[in-house]
Amino acid sequence: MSRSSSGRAPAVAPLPFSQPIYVTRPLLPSLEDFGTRLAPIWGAAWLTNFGQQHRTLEQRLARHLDVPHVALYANGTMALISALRVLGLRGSVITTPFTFPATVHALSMCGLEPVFCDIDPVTLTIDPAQLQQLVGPQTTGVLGVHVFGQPCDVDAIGRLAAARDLKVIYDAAHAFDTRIDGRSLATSGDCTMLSFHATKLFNTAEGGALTFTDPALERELYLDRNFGILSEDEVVTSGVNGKLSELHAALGLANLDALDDERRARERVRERYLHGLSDLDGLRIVVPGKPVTDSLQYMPVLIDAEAFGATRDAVYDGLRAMNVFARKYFRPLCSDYPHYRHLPSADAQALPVAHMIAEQILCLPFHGGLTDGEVDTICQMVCWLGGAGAA
Ligand code: T4K
Repeated sequence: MSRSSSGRAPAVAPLPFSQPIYVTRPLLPSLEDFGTRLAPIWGAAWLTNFGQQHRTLEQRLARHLDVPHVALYANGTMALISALRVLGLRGSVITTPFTFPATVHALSMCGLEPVFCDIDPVTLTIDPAQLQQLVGPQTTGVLGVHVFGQPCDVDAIGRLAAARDLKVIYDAAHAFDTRIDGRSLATSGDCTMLSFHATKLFNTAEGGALTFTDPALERELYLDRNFGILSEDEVVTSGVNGKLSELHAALGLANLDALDDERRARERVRERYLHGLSDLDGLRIVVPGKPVTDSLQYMPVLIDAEAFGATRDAVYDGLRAMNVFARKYFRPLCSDYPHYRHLPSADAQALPVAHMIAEQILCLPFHGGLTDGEVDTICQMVCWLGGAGAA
């Protein structure tokens, strides 16, 4: 049994849940509320192509996130690709191996070579010291990921970018409405990408956005996600279909109204987990501390097998057997994917921290619909597995 100074480890195995408990559940408005919001779309018979709901959501998000410009997209991956294209990146871009495949695939889709940089063991984001050493003649940019809502060292990256003339893009798929000392993280770098996928705190089912401060980007990003069409008579550049539909935008507007309640519910769940897991040997909870506001998107923990008494995989398997579907976000590392592992920067010896974290990480179920009793039982299961997994 894993030791806990408060002695919370259960004496007997907790009973499995009768229904699956997933890593997350989407925030959804009531069907009635959503129906009301669909009425004007039906009335206008205007379903997509920068309609009224789209415009309203962009304006409301700009206010909510405290950023001058928001461009909505069909999903976060498309937004990232668009940012890379419009900012004119060439050659190689330095990024993290500890991320969802979309981050690195966006680079390869744009013909850019990913250069993997190791991560900081505390924030799990790109390590600024190694980053500096990786900048070479082919490097044109940095693609940082605020993984689990932990901000990259934006000040150090900004200084390096200014000194070496690099573009900086942040993947903030996990960092909706994150602030450092009250300053919106979404104003960092040249562009910041947000994901509004169903699994995110704020969702439009599928969707995403870019936030940026340079007004000149507005026109270019519009063209890039609208086939390069400027008017009926002018197609001025190449581009794709990256638009968010009116139905998705309406869901976003409904969810924006429900966000404060969901945040409060998640804060309760977070507190409950902190109470249940905080002093277990070999288990570290990854949560940003002051002055960073918590993005409340994930409940990641790191399991040191030796100190905890069970491997991360044993805890994952044990939870599954009890109907709890935690996730190993992000294992395998992107640098180990078959199409990237030939790259010189993918050498495991240069990425020791990322490899260690990939073997320890586990994201526990986290959403506002979890009851206190469910969270307490999950914590007891984890404590139990600390002993059972080793047996
Ligand atoms: N960058 C980063 C750092 C990201 O994490 C992501 C996406 C992106 C970029 C790309 O952004 P988008 O292009 O997606 O906007 C999920 C999401 O699909 C993905 O968006 C997200 N990251 C990633 C971390 O998680 P999977 O493969 O784990 O999804 P899935 O289908 O296994 O769902 C996880 C759990 O969520 C399910 O077990 C149950 C629950 N769920 C899921 C869906 C789709 C629901 O309850 N309802 C649902 O509708 O990737």
